[in-house]
Amino acid sequence: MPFRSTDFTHAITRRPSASIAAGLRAVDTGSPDLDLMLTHHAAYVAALRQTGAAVIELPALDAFPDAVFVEDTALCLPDAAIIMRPGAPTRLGEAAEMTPHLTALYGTVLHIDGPGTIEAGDILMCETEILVGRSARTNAAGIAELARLIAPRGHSLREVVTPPGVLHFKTDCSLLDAETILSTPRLAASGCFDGYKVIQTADGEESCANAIRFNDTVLMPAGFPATRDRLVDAGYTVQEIGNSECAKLDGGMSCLSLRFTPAP
Ligand code: CIR
Repeated sequence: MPFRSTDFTHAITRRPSASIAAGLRAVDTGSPDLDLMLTHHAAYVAALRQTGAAVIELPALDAFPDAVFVEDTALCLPDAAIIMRPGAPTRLGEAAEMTPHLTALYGTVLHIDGPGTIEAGDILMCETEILVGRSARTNAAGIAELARLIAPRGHSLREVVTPPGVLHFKTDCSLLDAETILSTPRLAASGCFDGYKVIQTADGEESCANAIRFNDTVLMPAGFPATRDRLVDAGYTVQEIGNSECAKLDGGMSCLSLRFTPAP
């Protein structure tokens, strides 16, 4: 099947755990409500399934409060999965927890062994290149190790910069289709998307830049009407998902799943 960066047959999610209250956050805006997060999470999984994809729901992991944010544990390429090495010490063990699930689906599973660190929230997989944002979690050594692993496989990696104070590169952007990115104005201003069409988030709605195009649907956090209208006007099918509780932990739509088409 030819590669299309927004088409996926599979996703992996993990149920939020009661330990979510101990999840990492840059600013404390209150404890997440587990019941409401579970309701939002169920809606998210249902929206993924509605596109026809198989969604593997993993059980909650009490030992890792941030484990619901499965995206950071692995990069799923068309030809291999690469297990990440998270920069947050409390999240290191989450990558090992993900390994057997990807090994069961992929013929090739590679690992970032370190000492560098890299979290897949900093990686935007585009149609013809992979953008990796250097951040407080993803350092030069982690990016260099990823580059070494993927170079022989023919992927092109471009290092970019996650804006200071922003958790992950994809906190501020999403791929909408092969040519189009949803971005905050501050990230777009860096020039890293020159050559792409960019739809900017509306003023005051920067927190919805983390969306996902999953098959024919764009999943975006609920409560950002001006940006939603921009996406609808541009022709995208948009589904809004409640994200108030994950947002308290700096999480959004991309963080909650690994999206991929496994290669034998
Ligand atoms: C963390 O700080 O690691 C989590 N509380 C949020 C992770 C969000 N993941 C993502 O943006 N890919």
